[in-house]
Amino acid sequence: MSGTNQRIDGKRLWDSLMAMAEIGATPKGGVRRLTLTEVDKAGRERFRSWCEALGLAVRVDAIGNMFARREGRDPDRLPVLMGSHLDSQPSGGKFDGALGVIAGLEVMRSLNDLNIQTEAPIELVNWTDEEGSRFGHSLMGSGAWAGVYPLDKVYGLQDVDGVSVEQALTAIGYKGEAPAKPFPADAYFELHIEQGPILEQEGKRIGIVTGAQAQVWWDARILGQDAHAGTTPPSARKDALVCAARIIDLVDRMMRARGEDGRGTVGFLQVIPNSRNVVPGEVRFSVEFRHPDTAEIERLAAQFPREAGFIARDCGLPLELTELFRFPLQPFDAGCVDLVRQAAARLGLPAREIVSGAGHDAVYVARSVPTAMIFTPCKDGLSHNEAESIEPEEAEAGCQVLFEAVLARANR
Ligand code: HGY
Ligand code: MN
Ligand code: MN
Ligand code: MN
Repeated sequence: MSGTNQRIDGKRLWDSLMAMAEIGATPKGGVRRLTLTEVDKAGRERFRSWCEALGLAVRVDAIGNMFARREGRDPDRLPVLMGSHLDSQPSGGKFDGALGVIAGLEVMRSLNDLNIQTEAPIELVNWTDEEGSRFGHSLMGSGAWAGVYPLDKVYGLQDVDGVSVEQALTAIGYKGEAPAKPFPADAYFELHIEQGPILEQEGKRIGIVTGAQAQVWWDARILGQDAHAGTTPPSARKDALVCAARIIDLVDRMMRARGEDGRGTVGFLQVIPNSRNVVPGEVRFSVEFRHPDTAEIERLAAQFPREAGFIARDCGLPLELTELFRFPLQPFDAGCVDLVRQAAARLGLPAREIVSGAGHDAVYVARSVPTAMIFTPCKDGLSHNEAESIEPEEAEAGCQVLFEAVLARANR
């Protein structure tokens, strides 16, 4: 059984986090490790070499998810999974995703150092394209693994340059042999930074994550007409950007109508032809809403297309809305959540229960496997920002809780 005398190596953990952060490092101290790019490949290769140096067997599935396996004493036991993602936002932080993967690596290293052979096997996972920034589907790898996104649909998704997921996956050599579908597993634990301000504001070291809030995402496209900025009078304009601006304002109003729990964002906007003296003939943009109450997401998912349609009709321009995905509030497994709670208590770490505002691979994995998450604070609650920052002691505390929870589950 695990005990608080068994420790992970906080310095080794931090050094590996910094070594991973070198891959795709940006001048402002963040990372750009966009999924399925050569930089993502470099991060994957570094992760693979670290795993293989520990004697872990690494396999890759058809959507590029990486599984590094450590055998247990009892080959009949189902594996305990842990992990997160190494891909980042275009201008992301060093710790979003990477903390969960590198902490899992530290758990494996510590089990080797302590000569612990667990009853159940343990697998460390790097999920493909958690961010969704390049191909528009967040939680893509875990979603394909969990059967939420059909593989052929995911393979056909394209980025703004028309490169498909399948092409990008093949180009970096990570279209793996293993099937991208759920295999039986005993549990999944994901350590992640909170990406919000609550733990820091309350002086808590650990978030006992009980679930993650509901979300709905669309792609939007408005078709107008390119025209000369100098010669085209208002009555003749079909300005797609002005129409989009009114719909973007609608998203913001719908969010604020829901108070401090409201979340409505347009983060991606492409203006075509994007030339200063051409009336924009086409605009593409993203729309997403999130809310802790699934019923509210259902209301938003009905209200937004209706009201955006009214605006488009008023502009006299066609609006194409494509719903990309929607998921309800995802509760995590009470037994696994309790292991996180017990570990934090045993370690004397001030903790509180929390529902995740961000989406995580754990959301889709939880559909097939008993799942829980562990949060650690991040400075000013800032994330999806190059200034994202945590303290080494916070990384160490989160990793120690992961170690205790995984060990307890693997030896139960
Ligand atoms: O969007 C999200 O919630 C995640 O951080 N990618
Ligand atoms: Mn993340
Ligand atoms: Mn993220
Ligand atoms: Mn996530």
